[in-house]
Amino acid sequence: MLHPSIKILPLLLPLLLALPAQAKDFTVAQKDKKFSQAKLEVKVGDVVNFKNEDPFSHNIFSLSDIKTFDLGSYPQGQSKSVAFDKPGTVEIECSVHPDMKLIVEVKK
Ligand SMILES: [Cu+2]
Repeated sequence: MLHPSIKILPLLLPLLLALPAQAKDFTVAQKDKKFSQAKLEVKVGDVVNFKNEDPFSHNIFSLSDIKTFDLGSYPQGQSKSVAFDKPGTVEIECSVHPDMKLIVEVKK
């Protein structure tokens, strides 16, 4: 006789398939006092890793309404991540290097 939980599986399958696609991970490096790209498009729920590849510290932050954060200062080789949970445009900067700019477009 089949285990009782196996009988439930066909009922659960349509529910599992209806779940939204899993969140993706992106990496944006900081190198030569620049973000590795000027613009990035992600979807709600996606995570962006900010990786410092410069031999000095950066302090990545955003004052944007839909995602306000401050990752603090961290050195070469370290990475910190931010999850984008609302749709909209997020402007990201570095408090150490005012010329550093990154736009993240968060799509629904
Ligand atoms: Cu910087």
